[in-house]
Amino acid sequence: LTQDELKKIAAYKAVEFVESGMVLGLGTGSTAKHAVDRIGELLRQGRLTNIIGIPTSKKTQEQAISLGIPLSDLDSYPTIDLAIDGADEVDPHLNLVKGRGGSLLREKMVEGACKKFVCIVDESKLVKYLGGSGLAMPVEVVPFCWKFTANKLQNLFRDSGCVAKLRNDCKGEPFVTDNGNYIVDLYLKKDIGDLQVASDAILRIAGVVEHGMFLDMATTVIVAGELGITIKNK
Ligand code: DER
Repeated sequence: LTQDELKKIAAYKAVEFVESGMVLGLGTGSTAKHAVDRIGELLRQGRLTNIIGIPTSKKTQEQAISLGIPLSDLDSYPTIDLAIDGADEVDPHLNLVKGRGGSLLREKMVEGACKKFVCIVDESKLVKYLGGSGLAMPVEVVPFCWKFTANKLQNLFRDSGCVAKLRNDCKGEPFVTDNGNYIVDLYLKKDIGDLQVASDAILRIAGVVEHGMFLDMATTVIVAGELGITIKNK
């Protein structure tokens, strides 16, 4: 099975949790894309009705519109029944790293408003500890003096060999999020220890808007692997 086939399997499994009449948080990324496609298909077939989607990015909003999924926002629906979204990393406690697609702020707002947050991943996302993949740990920062903020972030985790880099787009310009901010990616060589302490320390830096660690937020993680599907509950 290819990685994308595994992503689709996890996504379709998560959509089995969707009931007619639900207000749904619609995730962002290549795994969540399959879930949004599936929801659109079930609506078209009449097997799902009265769904309201709350998108976590402009990209997902466009996808949902193309599928005819009725949309609204957090101002109208401050409490959401269920969100389905992917992740970049999942640790054994179901803590997540998200945001390599750049949508972490709206994802964290939407998923923080949900009664249930079902995270969907292929098995390659499982890590022993957050940051353990050696890939980016995203932090959304204001563009104003981003270097100042990036240096504070790098120093915060210097004991973990942290390197902070501004994320650029394909044209070599700074990547700009849906909210008009920049992303500083943190690359860590070692475990950053207590995640809540790390989260609080990051958020105390004035130029930081939000970070990509989703601690104690996923209620269920659906993992699709070569040997089948595993459902992990909080
Ligand atoms: O950027 C994001 O938060 C995405 O949800 C990401 O975490 C997962 O993206 P993928 O499904 O394309 O791997």
